[in-house]
Amino acid sequence: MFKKILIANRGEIAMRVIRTCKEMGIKTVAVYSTADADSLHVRFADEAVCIGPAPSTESYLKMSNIIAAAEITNADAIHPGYGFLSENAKFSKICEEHDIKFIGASAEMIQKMGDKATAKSTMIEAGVPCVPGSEGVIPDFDTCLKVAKETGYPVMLKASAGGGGKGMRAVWTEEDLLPAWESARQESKAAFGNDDMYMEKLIEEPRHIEIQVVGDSNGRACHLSERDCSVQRRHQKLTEETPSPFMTDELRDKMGEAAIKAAEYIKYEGAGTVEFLVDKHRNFYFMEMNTRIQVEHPITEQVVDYDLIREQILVAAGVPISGKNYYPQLHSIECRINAEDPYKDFRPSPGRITNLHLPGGHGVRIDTHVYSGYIIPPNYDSMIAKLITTAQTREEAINKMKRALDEFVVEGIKTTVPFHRQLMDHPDYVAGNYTTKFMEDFEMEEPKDN
Ligand code: MV4
Repeated sequence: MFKKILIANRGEIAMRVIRTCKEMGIKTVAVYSTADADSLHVRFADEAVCIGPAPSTESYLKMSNIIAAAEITNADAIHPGYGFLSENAKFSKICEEHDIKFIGASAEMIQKMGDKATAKSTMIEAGVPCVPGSEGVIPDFDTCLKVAKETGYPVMLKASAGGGGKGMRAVWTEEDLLPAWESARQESKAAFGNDDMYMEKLIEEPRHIEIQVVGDSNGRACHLSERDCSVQRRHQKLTEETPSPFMTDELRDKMGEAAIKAAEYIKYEGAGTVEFLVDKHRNFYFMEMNTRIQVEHPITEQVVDYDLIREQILVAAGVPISGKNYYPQLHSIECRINAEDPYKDFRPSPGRITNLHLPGGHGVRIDTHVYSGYIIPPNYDSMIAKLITTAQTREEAINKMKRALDEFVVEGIKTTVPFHRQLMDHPDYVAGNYTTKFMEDFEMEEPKDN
């Protein structure tokens, strides 16, 4: 087993990884930028190394500094968390070259799943259901026209290097195809330096349902059921839950089997997520595979009683998985609390938290790195906490969430707490009747004067 793990991240996920390391008797090294000198992860780790100034390109993304920090502290593994270097093939490779275990996917795996057209071809080979469309990358506009005709409008043009909706265009008629083709390619070129495009039939009003998987070094994989992440705004998830209110036992078995097939076909090692689009008829289609621990992993941990970070560490150390699948025994909901003003188009609201009261009680989990007096730097992600409630039923989990949100006090900055509180009362949300389109029609009610 590893003796010392360096956590190449900040915020709540750095705290999350440190906690499990402590429970496993593994020493921890925090890295931090000068903007994070007063962060909790710095204090909670056994050692801490400053790796550069505030901009992440000069600190949390600076591979040479992180490797140097691992070498001077004698860390034998690096946990990258999510974001930053967690899905960076080059970093995974550099770790390997320095004999430091990267607790994540191999460079080859990251590359294969990072290119969406390659990922999709691989999944078709594996026998995982995919959306009908082009066979791989479309070479030119003539082919694009032809494929669109064969696929049938509406279609979705997607950037192969894409993610987060960049370089993606829904096209409803042939006359709209050329401008969409050109603008999507331009956007993709600017964002990723690559303009490879592929095409799919447009799935209208889909749900985003993902399956958590864990694979081991023997090529075996298991699944830990689903998370419904359909409530998103501009490709940012706001809240997630498990089980999905749209799920059936039959669909879970089919999607779970498909996710295992995907993971075993590529001999996936570690914790991963297979994302699917699910249409109104409960047809499901592979969308992407994430080769990292995800923000929303705690809701799965809550309903299957399983520490995903611990499992990542065990698998990275070569311990085989049990091989059985895990099914939700409870219902869990996560609300991402961001330092944003939901009344002002969710604009960032960094600054000092002058007063903080975190909710607690039965069935309430909070993963956070903030405290009263903490200054949220403007340089990073705006998420300040994950509020997770768990109960026997969905209705109870929602009621618990309302109660916990009502207890949550954050002063000095604006947060998304009021958004979540309104969401928990929204009739369509309460009915479990939501798709990825939900937020397009959502409007905040003005706060009551008090
Ligand atoms: C789609 C789709 C409809 N049809 N593909 C958005 C992010 C990117 N990774 C894939 N995305 C979509 N792909 C087909 N063929 C709709 C979306 C989509 C979406 C997916 C998941 C969660 C939120 C979304 C919001 C808008 C569009």
